[in-house]
Order: sequence, then structure tokens, then C-alpha cells
Amino acid sequence: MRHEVKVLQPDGVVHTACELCPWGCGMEVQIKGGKVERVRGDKGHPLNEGVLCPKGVSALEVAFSPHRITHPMKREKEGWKRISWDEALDILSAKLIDIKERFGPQAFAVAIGMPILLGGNTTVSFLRRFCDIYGTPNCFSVESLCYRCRIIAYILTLGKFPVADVANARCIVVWGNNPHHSNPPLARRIIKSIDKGARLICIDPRRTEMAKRADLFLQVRPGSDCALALGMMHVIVEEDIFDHEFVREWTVGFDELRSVVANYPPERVEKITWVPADKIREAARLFATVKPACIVQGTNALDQHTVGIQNARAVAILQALTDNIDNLGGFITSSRVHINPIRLTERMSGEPLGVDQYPLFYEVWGRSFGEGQTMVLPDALLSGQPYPIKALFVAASNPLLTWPNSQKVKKAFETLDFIAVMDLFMTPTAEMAHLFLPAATFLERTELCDYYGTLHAIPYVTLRKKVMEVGKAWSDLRFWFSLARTMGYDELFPWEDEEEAIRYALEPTGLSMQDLYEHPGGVPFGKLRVDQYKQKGFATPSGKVELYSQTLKEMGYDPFPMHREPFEGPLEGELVKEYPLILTTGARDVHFLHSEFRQIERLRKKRPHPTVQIHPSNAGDLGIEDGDVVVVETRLGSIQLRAEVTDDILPGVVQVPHGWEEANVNLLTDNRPADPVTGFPGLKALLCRIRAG
Ligand SMILES: Nc1nc2c(c(=O)[nH]1)N[C@H]1C(S)=C(S)[C@@H](COP(=O)(O)OP(=O)(O)OC[C@H]3O[C@@H](n4cnc5c(=O)[nH]c(N)nc54)[C@H](O)[C@@H]3O)O[C@H]1N2
Ligand SMILES: Nc1nc2c(c(=O)[nH]1)N[C@H]1C(S)=C(S)[C@@H](COP(=O)(O)OP(=O)(O)OC[C@H]3O[C@@H](n4cnc5c(=O)[nH]c(N)nc54)[C@H](O)[C@@H]3O)O[C@H]1N2
Ligand code: SF4
Ligand SMILES: [Mo]
Repeated sequence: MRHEVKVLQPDGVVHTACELCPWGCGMEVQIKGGKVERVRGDKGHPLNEGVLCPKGVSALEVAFSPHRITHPMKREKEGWKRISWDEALDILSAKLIDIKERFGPQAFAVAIGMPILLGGNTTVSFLRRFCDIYGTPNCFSVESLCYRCRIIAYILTLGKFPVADVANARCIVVWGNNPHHSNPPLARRIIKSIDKGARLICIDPRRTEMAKRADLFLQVRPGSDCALALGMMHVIVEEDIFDHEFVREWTVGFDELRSVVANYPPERVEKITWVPADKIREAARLFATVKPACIVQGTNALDQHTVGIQNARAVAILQALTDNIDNLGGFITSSRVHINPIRLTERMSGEPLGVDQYPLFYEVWGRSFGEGQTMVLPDALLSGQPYPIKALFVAASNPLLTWPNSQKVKKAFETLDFIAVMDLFMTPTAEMAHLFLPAATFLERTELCDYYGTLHAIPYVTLRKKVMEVGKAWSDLRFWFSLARTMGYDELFPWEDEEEAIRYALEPTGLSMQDLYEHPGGVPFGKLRVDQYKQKGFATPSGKVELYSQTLKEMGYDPFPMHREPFEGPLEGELVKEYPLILTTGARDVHFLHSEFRQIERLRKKRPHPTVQIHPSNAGDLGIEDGDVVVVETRLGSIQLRAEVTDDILPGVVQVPHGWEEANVNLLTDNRPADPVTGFPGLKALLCRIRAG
């Protein structure tokens, strides 16, 4: 299908920020003869310095894709029927009013996906403001299985959420991260530091491009990272290469930690992690003695474990023992743009699902993250407990492929009276919907990107600018404003459009829309907070770094990181007899974002089908050759895909990417059991078996 395109900017170059993945690279959009002609990287943007990854390069193919749906639709007996936005808003508001009257506002839930969380902090806040006014606390998002685990762990340990300042580091540990695929701007910044002489340690079950460049590569067994960290701490303490002054003045629990790590000598840790003891020693020495040093804790590979919280705590503790907190090249925070508050939490009726089981996921010392634990939703839908949920709005997400245990998710969604999905494309999730709402791409909306400091240690603000309109697609923000108006919430949603809302949000910052427009590549804002703790201490109950966490102890969790086998670990239990291979899922591919972009020809050509990576020794035993069709099975289900035989993967381990409809790895994963503190599911260390297909 060809779309009607309305270009809103004059001929010339528009500076904006790409949003086809989380990082927000600076982008220039060339307009010529009233047409959007091409995109290229913005050389003046500090994050990507002119480079776009293959997804960014394909931005116009995404926006103009013939597969895109750019008009609202409702489901009728005969199939989808095209409708107007007014009709769509009327259907939805009537449904919401009816549900609230009959079951209460909590019976309406919203599931938010990655693209909305990325859209600058405004879109998600306005969406949740709508939910606050309507009265439902049941906002869920992919943050229940992405990233927040380590935010909570770092806050519990350090009282804040710092990031690794790779640009200034002399020693960098890339731990469970393959940035060449998942974060190209970060990969470039790491390489730049290495070229300037920084040392590199890479910890991964797969020999990634980073691993190939590393001084030291620790090929770790998935799910045993906490033991590896404890082994490194053992060496650092035993060899007395920790920072005595920092530990004495600024930490609590060191003596007990010393006795915990005494149980993790490298020879024992080798048996748990499959990393040779001498490499553990070498890594510990390098990390502790070359300063400044930082650990890049991937974005997820250490979080998506049934011990996710302990992995992230161990990383934070390693930074603290070596006095690499609040320093350039270590772990650092930066000032953010403090915008006007948008949420109206006082109107929320009650707490979302999941708070009972995972109170720290919801709140740490009065800091509310304010969102339910999404992983409890499928079971709540199926059981109708603690109360029925009747309608679901899926905002920029594809849970049928991206949440664990897809079969359960599908069954759970079948219990709903009503599902609305706002998306760019028809997805397996949208196929279940009663109402489809067409979303705008990042080129079709105006929004604020102020997350560079939080994600990249570059305090910077960019305005993402609306370049064009495509068909009848709306930005998510425009949709939530319009729904609020249809429901009569005008007084609490007084903004005419995105720009007015952003102007309101920006009021306390001293920045104006004009400032942002006049600096098309973005504006530096604030600074990195060097030595912050020396003035303010740490925002923990003790005012210090909590090696020992009283909060975790009081709630019945491990107060120190300890090695616990993954739920399906090969070293314990019977399952390994039937399922002898370790399965890690979801390693990123630079051409795709989760389940997205398989329909974009230029990208699909680069990776036409999904593969399971397997070591030649395991493939040989099974009589499998590269390219063969095989079946991967776990206790939950099986999928069929091709084998990619490679000696880059640790023997005994296989890797299957997520997001492929034809071989959906989440048919093999489960939402339970989960990390006991955060509810994060274990997606990186399961057990499976493989046979020829
Ligand atoms: N192109 C692209 N980029 C993306 C995304 C995408 O879908 N596509 N998704 C974005 C999002 S939302 C996220 S959360 C991030 C994810 O980002 P990351 O979680 O950093 O994912 P990867 O970069 O694939 O790196 C994960 C690495 O961890 C390794 N690994 C697997 N299991 C274990 C383990 O148990 N221990 C250790 N030490 N390593 C392990 C894998 O082999 C892999 O090389 O990527 C973001 N960027
Ligand atoms: N097994 C396994 N599963 C995983 C992971 C793993 O490593 N292993 N990783 C997990 C992680 S970290 C994450 S973050 C989740 C991601 O989970 P999701 O957020 O569900 O991932 P996507 O497939 O990117 O789905 C986003 C949807 O939004 C649509 N979209 C894109 N832009 C917009 C927009 O601006 N507005 C609207 N309304 N829609 C838009 C896209 O077309 C797409 O259908 O997946 C998780 N699932
Ligand atoms: S890494 Fe690629 S997809 Fe992500 S923001 Fe940059 S150019 Fe866009
Ligand atoms: Mo994620």
C-alpha cells in the first residue's frame, strides 16, 4: 500500500534524533522538492558523530513501508474494517466508561512497549496521566523484564543509578553486552577508548566482536555471573588491591562481605562458571589496579535471570571496592532536565498488580517506580485473581512474541473482553485486537529526548522534530490527548498539541522550544556529577554504599550477593538429564529491534531467517551441520529453525534470538519462576535439547 505523505518542513535539512532503537542517534533528514529524500547521521551530534546503523539508514523504508497500516480499523465478523479516528475514539471511550461502571477502573490495563519508553519522558508520562485520571493503577511495561532490575540493584547499593563512563575509562569491562549489535554508538566509544590505550575485559558466553578485541576474554557459563563477580572480589580482597580508604569511609558490611567472598576462591569459581581460575585472577587484578575503570553491564543479559538482582548488586560492589564511583571513567550520574511533573498519582485507585509479590519492584525507599510487575499479568488474567481485568490497551508492544511463555500470554489475552493495539504494523498481538490504531514513526512527531545523560553519560537534550505526516497515523501523544478529550478530561489535559505539552514540561528547565529549535543538533545540559558523594553521601539508609543490604535482609532476601544456580541450572536438579544444553535467548542483531523490521527488505536481506547458535562439538555429537533445520525443545515447547554452527559459542551453550514469529523462542521460556526481588524472568540460562528437524 502507498501512503499519503504530507511533508511539514521546508526544503533543506531537518535535525532530529533516530528512535528505531533505544539510543537516539542524531539524524539529518534531507527534504527536496517537497519530498523527504533521505536520512543521514548528524556529524554534530555527540552520541553518534554522523554514523547511523543499518536500522537508522533504513528509517524511510520503515516510515513508507507498504506493510504499514496508517488508518484506524475495527474488527468485524468479516474481518478488519477501516474507520475514522472519531469512530475509533468513540468506540474506545464507550468501552472504558462501560468497564469502569461495571468492574471499576482497575479492570482496564495498559501494556507499554519499548518504543513508548524510548519516546523521551513525555509520552509515557502523559499516557500514565491518562490512566491516573481514569483511575487504573494497572500500567505495565517491558520494564518488568528490561533494565529496571539493575536500576533497583544500583539504588539499593549506591542510592542512585549511575552509568559506565567508557569515554574516560582506562579499563573497561564489557559484561554480557554485544554493543556492536545492540548499541553501536557505545561500541564506537569503547573502541575509541581502547585505541587510546584503555584495557578491555569481555565477559560473555559468546566470542563477540568486543571479545575479539579484548585483552582478556572470560567465556562464562550463562547464569553464573554472580559467582564470577564473587571470585573477582575474592582476589581483590585476598590480594589487598581494594581501596582501603573508600571502603572504610564509605561502605557498610565490608567485614561480612570478606567472609562471604572467602567462600569463592577462583578454583571453586572455575567449577561454577567454567572460566579458568587464572583468568579470574587476571581479570580481578586488571580491573582493580588500572584506574579509572568501569563495568558496562550490558543492557539486560545479567538482569534476565532468576538471580538478576544479585548480579547487578555484585557489579555495583565491584565498582565500590575499587573506588570507581562518581569519577570520570568510572560509574557516574549526570544532571537531568527536571521537567514539570506530569503524573497525577494521587488520583490512582490503589496499587497495580504485582506489588504484593514484588514490593521493591514498585518502590525503593519512597521512590515510586509506580508500575505493576507485568510478569504477573498473564496469570492474573487466567485466574481472574485478585480481580478481573476486562480490557487491555497495548501501546507499542508485541507481547505475543516478546513476553515469556507466549502460549500462556495468548491464552491470557483470550480471556479479555476487549483489546486495543496501537502500532505501526499488523503484529501477532494486533491480530488479537478488536481495535487497531495507527501510530506515527519518530519522523512524524515532536518530542523531547533528554535521556543522553542517563544512558550515555552525555548530558544533552535534543528535540525530535515532526518532519511529516503519513496517512492517518497519529503520534501516541496525540492519541492520548484526543482520548482524554473524548472522555471529557479537558481540564486535566489542557494542551492543544505536542508542542504545547512540551513547552509546559520544559517550564522549570529554563530551556525553551525556541532554544531547542535554534540548536538543531541538540543542547548540552548540566554536567557529569564528579565526587557527588563527597558532598552528599549516598542516598541509602546508611548514607554509604551498602555492600550489606539491611533492606534486602529485612524483606527476607540475600543481604549479600551469593551464587544461586539459575532455576534450570545444569549443576543442580534432574532437568539436565533430559535437557542437557544451556539455552540463552535474545542476543541482539543490529538489523532488528526485538520483533520489529522483519518486513523491511533491506534489513531482512541481511538476516533472512533465525538461527540457533551451537558449538561444533555439540553439533557433531548430534549429527547436525551448519544450515540444517533443527528442533530446539524445552520443558515448555519446541520450535524449528536452522543451526548456525560456530566455535564462537561456549561448548554446552546454545543461543536463540527472540522476536521471530516463525521460530518464537518465547514458546520455550517461562514467566515463572522469577528473580524473587524484582520478578524478572529468567531468559538467559534455561535448559534445552536439540535434534535434527
Ligand atoms: N539491534 C538491536 N539493538 C537493541 C535491541 C534490539 O532488539 N536490537 N534491544 C534494545 C534493548 S530493549 C535492550 S534491553 C538491549 C539489550 O542489550 P544487551 O542485553 O546488552 O544485549 P546484547 O548486546 O545482545 O548482549 C547480550 C550478550 O550477553 C551474552 N549473554 C547471554 N547470556 C549471558 C549470561 O548469562 N551472562 C553473560 N555474562 N553474558 C550473557 C550474549 O551472548 C550477548 O553477547 O539492546 C537494545 N538494543
Ligand atoms: N526471550 C527473550 N524475550 C525478550 C528479550 C530477550 O532478551 N529474550 N528481551 C526483552 C526486552 S529487554 C524487551 S525491552 C522486550 C521488548 O518488547 P516489545 O516492546 O514488545 O518489543 P517490540 O517487538 O520492539 O515491539 C514494539 C512494537 O511497537 C511498534 N512500534 C514501533 N514504534 C512505535 C511507536 O512509536 N508507537 C507505537 N504505538 N508503536 C510503535 C512496533 O511495530 C512493534 O510492534 O522484549 C523482551 N523479550
Ligand atoms: S543505533 Fe541505529 S537504530 Fe539505534 S538510534 Fe542509532 S541509528 Fe537509530
Ligand atoms: Mo529491553
